[in-house]
Amino acid sequence: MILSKFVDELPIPPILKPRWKDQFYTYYEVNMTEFSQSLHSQLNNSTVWGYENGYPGPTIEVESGEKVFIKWINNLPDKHLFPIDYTVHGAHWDVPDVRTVVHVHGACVEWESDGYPEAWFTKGFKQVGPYFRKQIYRYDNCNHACTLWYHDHTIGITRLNIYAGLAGFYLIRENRERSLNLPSGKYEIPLMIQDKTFNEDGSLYYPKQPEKPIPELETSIIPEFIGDTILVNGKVWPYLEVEPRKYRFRLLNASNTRFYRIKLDSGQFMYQIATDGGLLEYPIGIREIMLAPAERADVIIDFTNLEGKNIIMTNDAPAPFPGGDKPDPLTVGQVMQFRVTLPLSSVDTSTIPAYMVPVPKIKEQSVTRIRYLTLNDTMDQYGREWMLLDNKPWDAPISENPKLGTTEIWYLINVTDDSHPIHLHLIDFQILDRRNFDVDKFNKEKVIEYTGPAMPPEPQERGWKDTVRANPKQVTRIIMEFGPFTGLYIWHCHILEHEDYEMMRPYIVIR
Ligand SMILES: [Cu+2]
Repeated sequence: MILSKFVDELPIPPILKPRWKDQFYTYYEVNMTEFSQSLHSQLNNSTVWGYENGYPGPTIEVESGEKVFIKWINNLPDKHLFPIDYTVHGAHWDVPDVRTVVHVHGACVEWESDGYPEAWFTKGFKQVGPYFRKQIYRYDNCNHACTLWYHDHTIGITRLNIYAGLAGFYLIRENRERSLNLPSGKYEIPLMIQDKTFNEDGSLYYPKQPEKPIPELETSIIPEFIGDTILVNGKVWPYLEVEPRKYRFRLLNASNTRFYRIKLDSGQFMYQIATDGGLLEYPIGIREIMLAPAERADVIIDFTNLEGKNIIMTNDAPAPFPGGDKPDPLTVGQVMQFRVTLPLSSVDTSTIPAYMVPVPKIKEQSVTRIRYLTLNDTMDQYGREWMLLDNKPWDAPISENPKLGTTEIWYLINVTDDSHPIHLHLIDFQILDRRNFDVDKFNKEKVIEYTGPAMPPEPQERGWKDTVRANPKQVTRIIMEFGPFTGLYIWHCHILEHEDYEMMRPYIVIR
């Protein structure tokens, strides 16, 4: 069944209202529930999970530096929407099927409120994971203005919980950004891009087995999930009516595995103004933008003088990336449509500024520690692909223990055939470079022999990042200062099927 494109309007998630707000702090409560929602007008309603009865969840908007407390409440049923593989770490028979914990992706936050995967909790906090510390999370929002997102992070079932709908936007605002006069208000729209597959009855489909099934297991984790349908803000191939003026879109790839290479079929430029961690030094005009799972990019699209035009946002990234099939241009090669049909309601006085904010380069001379970390590919006892970080599974002793306030360079040495979006919690980093190397020689002798020059990050990546594409057969170098908190955090691949199956490691910031 192929659903018609551009028949449903793009939904825009509501802004969450706090339960309490005064000059000292803000308090929210967010309920997780199961409900049915229309994801396309030709489909029966789908049963989904969401925050505050919405998929995506409501957008949380805070000021930089605002003290925010959030009570995340699990009100989900006892039965999971999708089949669980009980062989996966942390998801064995000894724990309840339905567990949740919320991570604000990109947040500068104390570790007890970061949503550690083993800090999960069930309905009414009846059962909690070994690292559960508190019911009410505290966010200091020590980030500059940026597009963050909150999503589930439960050990062993993150892929299923996010696929069920547990994701939403978390925006940090700041006067420094307001003074730039970017398109705002109804001209600033978040776009959460995901892929899914539906059953005939409208329910969401998630495979029980990989393409080559594992006969010993009733349910097995799959190496990647590639959906045949694209959704934006929880709607299949939506359209958005726009005025002939500038808009700011906050693009987020919230897919399990799929990468997107976004273009406009009008061939026009998009002006990227921000990366994962906030504003760039100056806007860059680009015709295409790559987004791996969890990456964000804020872009300004100018519809001025395009009255009456329909513009399609397209995607031509192979899936899996980069070695997989090119997307079918009639289905997953399309994302959404803009219709320039609304009258201009007032003169567009917003601007694309020539300069935005300083993004000072972290100095390599300040580095006190270099870590060489492989991304590797092995096989488990069932013959399944097993992706690891530094050749270690999740529960091996902690080996990355940066000191508070120090700067490190991490060499991400990818010997696999996939591009892995590597995400570090707590901090933003900068990408130094990527460089091809001799994988066979590295596997045999454990020495890095470069086979090409160091390539600087793409212009679209020259800002603060929390997720980086580590490409196959390349060394990707990132640099970061660890702080302002100490404690237990994690780093992992953001392909959800990888992170659930061991491509995730704890790290600790020590004093
Ligand atoms: Cu991966």
